[in-house]
Amino acid sequence: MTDYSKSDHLFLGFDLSTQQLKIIVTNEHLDPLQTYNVEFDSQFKDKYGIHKGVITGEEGEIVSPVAMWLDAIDYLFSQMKDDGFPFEKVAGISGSGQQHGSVYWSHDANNLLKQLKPDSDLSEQLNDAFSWEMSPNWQDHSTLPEAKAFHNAVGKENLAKITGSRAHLRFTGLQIRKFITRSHGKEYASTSRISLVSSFVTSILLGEIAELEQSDACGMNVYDINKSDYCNELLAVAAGVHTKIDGVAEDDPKYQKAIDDLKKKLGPIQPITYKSSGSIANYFVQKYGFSKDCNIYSFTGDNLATILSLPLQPNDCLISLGTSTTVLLITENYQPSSQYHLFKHPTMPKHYMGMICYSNGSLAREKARDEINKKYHVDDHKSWDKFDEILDNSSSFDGKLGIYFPIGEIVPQAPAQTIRAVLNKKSDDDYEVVKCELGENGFDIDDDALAIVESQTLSCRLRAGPMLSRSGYHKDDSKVKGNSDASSKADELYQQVTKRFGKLYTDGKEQNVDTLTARPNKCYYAGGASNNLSIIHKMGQIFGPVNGNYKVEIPNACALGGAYKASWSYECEQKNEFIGYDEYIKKLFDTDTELGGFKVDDKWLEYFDGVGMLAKMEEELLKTE
Ligand code: ADP
Ligand code: XUL
Repeated sequence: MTDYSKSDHLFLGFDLSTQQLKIIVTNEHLDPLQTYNVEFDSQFKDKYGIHKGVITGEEGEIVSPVAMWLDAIDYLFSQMKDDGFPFEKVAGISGSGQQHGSVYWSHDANNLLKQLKPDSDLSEQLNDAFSWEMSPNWQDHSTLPEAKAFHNAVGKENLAKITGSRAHLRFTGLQIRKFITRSHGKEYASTSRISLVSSFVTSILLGEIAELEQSDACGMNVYDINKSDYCNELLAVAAGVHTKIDGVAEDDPKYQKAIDDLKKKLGPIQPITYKSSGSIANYFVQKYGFSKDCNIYSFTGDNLATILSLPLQPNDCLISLGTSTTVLLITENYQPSSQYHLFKHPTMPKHYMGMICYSNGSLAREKARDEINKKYHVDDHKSWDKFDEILDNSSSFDGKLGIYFPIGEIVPQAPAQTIRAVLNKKSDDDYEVVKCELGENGFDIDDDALAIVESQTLSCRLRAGPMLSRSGYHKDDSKVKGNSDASSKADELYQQVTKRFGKLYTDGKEQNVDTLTARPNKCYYAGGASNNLSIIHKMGQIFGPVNGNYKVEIPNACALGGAYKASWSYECEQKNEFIGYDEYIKKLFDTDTELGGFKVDDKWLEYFDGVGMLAKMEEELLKTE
């Protein structure tokens, strides 16, 4: 039985993900005290006909039943009640939902929400609250025509510039366009409001439809990040009335009406705030024993909540090495690209979260490991020992890199392929990248171990650079500075790499002195492969963060981030002032002891040739679509 007696205030962090609902309990000291979770398949499979939390339809459609989420909320709160959980101590709740999913409310929704009675369940009472009983899941890929419409309307790179991302099949604006123009025109007419999954949970807890939260709204492809407002032209695409795409003239009354209608249904977008969205609905007070003063703070997207679980400061990177590799970083620098995502930061005004998602991560490394193990007849095929030994014995960059995409890659967008290359140093000023097969030019199977880790890391470095640039870090970085002035050293490095390789382009954009010489502040490594110290040490050498590398275990990251957002908001409200989130969270961690800080030989400078080489390989060797 958890001892809650030493905690005056408790905070709940929700994580409504694809396969489960999780609630983590923390206190005012940010201690995680207890976790509750319900797996949808284990409790609701028969009632909702789901598999792994979703229903898979035809032509790439993947949806989740909204009522199942309501059942999950009642189910977990009932479990907590049976457990003797002191609901009355909960001072604040926040959390996260899977990004991009949308919920369609009926015209009766607000009334039904306001009238909830404790004697029956949410799903029963809200049966008529939805104009569509499903929510498109982020895995849905049924919106190819809509993606084309968005890109044809404003251009891929320009869409990324406006909204922080190019069109992605899962993004809400595309799903809405499909809903309106292709799949659910009738239901759209009976829709009063549209929520994101995050604002849907906020709405349930508040007992009224909540506004969209600003950072999660960046995952819709209709929100203009620079203007902090909807982009009318993109709303026209979503609403199916775009002049070029749908042939509706701007002076046709239908045009503005459709935009206004959709804007009304989406509702205003709440700017980043610590202020509570309201107190918890009576239903939860009466049914479970929450205090009527329990505050509901806006929920956000799951990736955005993840960064709230760590003491991340501007220019810190969180590298998640799961099946795929995801890099999350915090920056003040809005440098959008069609190859990655930028969202507004959920708690730090004027800051953004960059997100780079690679599909080829662990599985590609496993493939290289398997070949090496085969060569050396290693009995345990899954052992990383030989792979690690090669990494540990490597010292400096040996001019061998590879593009290891056993499956199609997102960044850079490319079909499955493997390319190996070696560096031919013709003179100090002229380097040539030579493509080769395994066994040629001294490129052996063993070399794949080092080359795959180096190449994957250099790809992150090339793409994180623009987001970290203009941050000034290289200017006060002693390692770059040496004895001379830092910016002239940066210029010198830039001159050298461009002399050797020519101008460098990543995803069609020219790299400049700032983008190439920006360094992360700290790097945090999480996920399955972060347990491999040889891999993360090598990555740390290449990334060269100026303030250290840390290995972290954050199994409940998004739920924890939600709970921390709630306690931060509560403290700001109590003090009636905006406390910087990074300051708030930093003082509660001793980064050197609680997080697994590790030291590496910094090889950031040495890997400049690697940066040049990989950029050339991507430009010249890789056939992108
Ligand atoms: P996900 O959250 O995507 O399911 P995990 O975070 O559990 O994935 O990571 C799983 C991956 O971690 C596996 O594909 C595996 O290759 C990798 N992994 C786990 N342990 C190690 C290790 N010691 N060395 C290298 N990779 C590892
Ligand atoms: C992010 C994305 C996924 C979901 C998972 O863009 O689609 O990470 O948020 O829940």
